[in-house]
Amino acid sequence: MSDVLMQGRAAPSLGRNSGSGVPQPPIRAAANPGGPTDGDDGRSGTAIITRTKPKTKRPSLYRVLLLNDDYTPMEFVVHVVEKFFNKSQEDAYQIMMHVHQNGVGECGIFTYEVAETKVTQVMDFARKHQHPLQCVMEKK
Ligand code: TYC
Repeated sequence: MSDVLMQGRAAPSLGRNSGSGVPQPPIRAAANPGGPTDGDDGRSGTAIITRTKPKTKRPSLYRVLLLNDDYTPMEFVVHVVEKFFNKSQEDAYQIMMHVHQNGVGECGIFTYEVAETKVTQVMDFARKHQHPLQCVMEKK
């Protein structure tokens, strides 16, 4: 697929025609100037510039958060953070303590589907062990 970037006369380019007062011919932006496939309508000097490089878009990112509660054992939360967020025991302990003291804390940042999977895995694991631990995701 090629996106239409511009229609009509070519956009003014910097450094050209600047202050000289000399009229310049229209800018043409075709690989095959004058040929049948350059997008020129053959009447008005207009052209369509098409993109050759695929346009990439960065995906939206989501924080995965743990919420504090009064019942889930600290060791269980540390284990969860190690197991599902690939943290060292030291980092997992710090994250657990942050959640314990602040009510909420970030375990990682992921694209939508990965974040959703982490939340489901943590919630299923907590439920299986009958702990009320809550895990949520939040758009950055
Ligand atoms: N507050 C819990 C306790 O004192 C520990 C805990 C930490 C629970 C983090 C959940 O996400 C949590 N046992």
